[in-house]
Amino acid sequence: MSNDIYDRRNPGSGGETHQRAEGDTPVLTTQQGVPVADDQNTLKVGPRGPSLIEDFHFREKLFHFDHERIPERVVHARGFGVRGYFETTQSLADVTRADLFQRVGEKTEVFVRFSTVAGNKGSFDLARDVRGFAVKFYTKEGNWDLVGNNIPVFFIQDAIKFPDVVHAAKQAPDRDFPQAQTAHDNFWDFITLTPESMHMIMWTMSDRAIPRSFRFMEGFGVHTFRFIDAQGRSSFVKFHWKPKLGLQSVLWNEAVKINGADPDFHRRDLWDAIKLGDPPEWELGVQVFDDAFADSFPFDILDPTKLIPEELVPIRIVGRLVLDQTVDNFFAETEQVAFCTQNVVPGIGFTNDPLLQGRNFSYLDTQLKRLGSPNFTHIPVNAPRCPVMNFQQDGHMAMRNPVGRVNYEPNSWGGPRECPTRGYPHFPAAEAGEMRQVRSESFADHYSQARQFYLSQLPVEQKHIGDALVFELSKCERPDIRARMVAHLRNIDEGLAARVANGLGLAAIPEALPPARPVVADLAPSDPLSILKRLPPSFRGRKVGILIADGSPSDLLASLVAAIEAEGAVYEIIAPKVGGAVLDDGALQPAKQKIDGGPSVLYDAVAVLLSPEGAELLSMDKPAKDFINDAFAHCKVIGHTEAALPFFEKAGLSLAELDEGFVGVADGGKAFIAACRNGRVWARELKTDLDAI
Ligand code: HDD
Repeated sequence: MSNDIYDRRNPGSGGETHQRAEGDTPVLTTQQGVPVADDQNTLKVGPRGPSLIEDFHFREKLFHFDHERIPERVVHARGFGVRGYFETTQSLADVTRADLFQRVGEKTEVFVRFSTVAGNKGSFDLARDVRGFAVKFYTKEGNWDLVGNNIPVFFIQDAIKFPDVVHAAKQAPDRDFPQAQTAHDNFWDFITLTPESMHMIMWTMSDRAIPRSFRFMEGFGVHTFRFIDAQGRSSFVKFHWKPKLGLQSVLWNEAVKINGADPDFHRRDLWDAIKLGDPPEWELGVQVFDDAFADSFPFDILDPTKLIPEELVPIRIVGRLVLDQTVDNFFAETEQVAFCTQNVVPGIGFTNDPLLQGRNFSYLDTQLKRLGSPNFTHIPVNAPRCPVMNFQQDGHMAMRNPVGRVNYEPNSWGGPRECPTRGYPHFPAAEAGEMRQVRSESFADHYSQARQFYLSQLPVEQKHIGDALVFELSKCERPDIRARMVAHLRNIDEGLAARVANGLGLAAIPEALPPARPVVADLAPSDPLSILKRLPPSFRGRKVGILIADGSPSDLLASLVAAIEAEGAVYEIIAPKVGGAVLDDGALQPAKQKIDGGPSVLYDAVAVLLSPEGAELLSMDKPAKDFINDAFAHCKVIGHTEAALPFFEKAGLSLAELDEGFVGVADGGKAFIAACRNGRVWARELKTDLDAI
């Protein structure tokens, strides 16, 4: 073990000579620093016991182990955190005094935690779910947390319903299942009784809820926030993260199989990308608007179930986020990081969005429960990087203990004082009204934007939304819940309602539910709401699975690998044995995966580089046949040698029907990479999926 690793994990070790065994090996000690002589056997009377409680090393070791777990997050339990920086690329001094946005080129350290929402900590990455996208900016004027999701709207309008939506989505209290999925009665019961969720449901049933990885998702602050400039003037703002690699999702059938093949698919992807030196980047965009726009907008800007289309308020790109470092210790950083919507810096403020107001209360409360002390801000991942000076003191695990006599203010001894000019300025919004438990009428249109979202999708994306609804509702045991959802869908799109009713085998299409408020006339479709309409013409950051066997052509493999790398993509070799295959030049090519450990669902595209003998061998291998059949059914580009064709046929693919997604690699992979740039071969889905017929 290197001194570096030892010292970092155990800062108390000063490397004193009596704590060193021979050479470089440090001596194992107790938490009290006492050297340990035997870490294999407890202290016993005689070789067969009994064990003695006098064994303080054993007692302390077990005691510490018994207390290793802290409560997992009540939502967003499964997460993955990484570090990086935010760089301002355009000054926002015209609209906000927020220090981090003043100077072009300035870099601010960040910590980002991605997550799923409903699953427990040990669930799988590719659940159909919303993804959390929480960013902590360590600015010079304190920490700013932008605690967002990969979907720009939310299920509910008022935070008082949050415990209900979360209870309904998570496992039922009597049986503790189903986990990490919404395909069950409780969720759809709540949703169908909560029409305000319809817009969000369109998003969660779309491919946005099964992203290819964290690197290919957008992020949104969701609520309307405030910017406050140096003169105290306020404007409204919505925050957007745009992935530089573009958006990409997987298919539902693929997601189901990925969860079995690699439950850690998303976290591994991000870890690998950073370790391979290809850190993911996002642009930060802001939609800034004023009261005049808010008044003219047909929806309420305080309603978190509504978005503002980019066509109405263009997105201004003001910075970039680069995530280039993995954590040193998962627990210390990813588990202990504590976000809070109320962590804002001068220049950024709140609005009266009732969901945001509720969140501002909830996050601090939950951190106390999870981390056990108000001193969680002393934990390095939560500690601001700027000076912290106040008279708060003591409490469990206090690590930052001021010295000196004074612990109150005002005082005659000196110390920090408030500063009206530099301190956080709350925007002096004029508020008036009767105290009531009400929902504003302006929040009452629940269908127009849901319809706009659906109509903005390409036909194949619309099909996926329909398929997802049929899948989820088919898992509901109560037919009335299934029918109630179809009754809502009729207010969104009649075609979708009919498709879902048919998929569910409903005898008749139910009456549409009466909307709370007449639906706004059809809104114009908005291209940015679709994933596929804005596919980047690049295969960068993607991964190819190359299937080989003994006798595979070494020259083609070398040129294909070169073409993949030139595109900025990566690859993995898959072979019948992980030890590798002997290529036609006699060299042993090691593999990353054995075929059944590296199914094609783990790759964006595949290349089957087989010799005639290899093709014959794999024709007898079920995992190899699944590999190619899944790649075909999931509409992936398939590169291949001529010799691989008999294998395709034996796997069940008809050679007469091979489409433009099958690309020979005799040219060294150029045509293959060109095809990969176009994404999936969606036309194929219509041939391979009964639901499309
Ligand atoms: Fe929340 C965690 C995002 C509504 C209460 N939320 C949490 C996380 C994210 C979000 C990304 C995980 C943070 C992390 O990685 O540690 N939450 C959202 C978004 C919402 C939203 C985008 C709607 C726009 N949340 C919301 C409401 C409430 C909460 C309405 C309560 C009134 N959220 C919490 C929480 C959590 C949380 C219980 C659980 C763990 C934590 O805070 O730290 O306080």
